[in-house]
Amino acid sequence: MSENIERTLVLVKPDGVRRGLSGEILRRIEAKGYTLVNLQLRAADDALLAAHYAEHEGKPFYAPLVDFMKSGPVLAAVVEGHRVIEGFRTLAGTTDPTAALPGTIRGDLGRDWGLQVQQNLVHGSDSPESAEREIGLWFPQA
Ligand code: RTP
Ligand code: MG
Repeated sequence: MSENIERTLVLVKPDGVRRGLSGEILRRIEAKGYTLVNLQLRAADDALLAAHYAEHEGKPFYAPLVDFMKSGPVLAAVVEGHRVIEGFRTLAGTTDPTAALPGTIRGDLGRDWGLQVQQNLVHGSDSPESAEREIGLWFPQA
């Protein structure tokens, strides 16, 4: 394996699965040249979400975020490639889908629905430490 290869955790959030965008989102990841190395469609429970979003506990959007993430199945993916952590966040676009640039997942496919929390289709780990921690939470057996 070549040096500096990274893995990141990508989630297609419940809005993306519900809207039938899982395939389109995975297509963009593969078209960019990254590799899918693990995939699982699952319901996230409180314990998993509390661990995953521990950094946001206490923020005003925390409770609605957890409720949103429990509103339907989540597609979890481990994605591999050089600089994939930064690369996937570039593909995803900025957190607010109204501000996200066209050409990005959130910019092309997302919008504001007037709800309490940003429903922005995807999650991507934000650092190597986050990626390792999050992959361990979502794929504990791997
Ligand atoms: P993510 O963790 O999902 O990849 O997104 P991110 O880094 O761009 O955003 P982050 O600041 O980590 O926030 C996590 C998720 O919480 C929801 N959020 N809603 N004010 C709001 O309505 C608000 N702020 C954050 C979003 O779903 C965001 O992705
Ligand atoms: Mg984040």
